[in-house]
Amino acid sequence: MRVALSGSQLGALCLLLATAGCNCGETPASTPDGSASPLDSGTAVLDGSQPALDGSLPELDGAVAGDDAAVAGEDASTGCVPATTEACGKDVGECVSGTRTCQADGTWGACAGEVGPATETCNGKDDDCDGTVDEGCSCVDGAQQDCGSGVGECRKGQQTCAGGAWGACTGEVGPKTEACNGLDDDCDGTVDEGCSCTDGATQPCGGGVGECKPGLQTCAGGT
Ligand SMILES: [Ca+2]
Ligand SMILES: [Ca+2]
Ligand SMILES: [Ca+2]
Repeated sequence: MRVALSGSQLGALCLLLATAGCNCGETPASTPDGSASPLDSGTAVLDGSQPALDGSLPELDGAVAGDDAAVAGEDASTGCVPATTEACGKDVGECVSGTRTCQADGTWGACAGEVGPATETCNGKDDDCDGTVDEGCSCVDGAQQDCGSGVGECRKGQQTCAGGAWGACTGEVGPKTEACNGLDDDCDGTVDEGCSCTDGATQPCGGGVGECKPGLQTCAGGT
């Protein structure tokens, strides 16, 4: 549908087109041979385009508004809307998240109420909030455990964890050289290995034949 434009309307149209970057001031309404003028060929403009043109200004406004929104969005990545708040920090391990408030200059203030990460210590807690408890520790400080052997003559002791490592074994009775004494001195589970008798033990020896009289022999050094 062709739309007849009055002079003022055409002027307004040109103003709009100029706004859109067009130069329609030299464009004739129609060519001498009656062919479609550039304006006619721009049917998107004149034919059925009136609503589009009418709407073009709001659309432009909308585009500008969109740009504003985009700018606002960009601001969100580098700044913030004053007086807004959001959570900050993290709730992992011993860490507790806090709240930060956007300042008047569009930058985030400090994270208030946050409990941040600390140096990991061997305490059974995830101090540095990396999701792993006591990484690098062999034990929890203050913990105690038995140590040493309880076999034979050996007796267990106790050791205490300090700095994430087990301390010396205290109160322990360790293994000794095996003696032929009826005891498992070296705590290997075998009594008097290598001995043929128990030191101090006696047994009869010799015969009672003729002038001979039986005697006693005593074990010494396992023989
Ligand atoms: Ca810890
Ligand atoms: Ca032994
Ligand atoms: Ca022994």
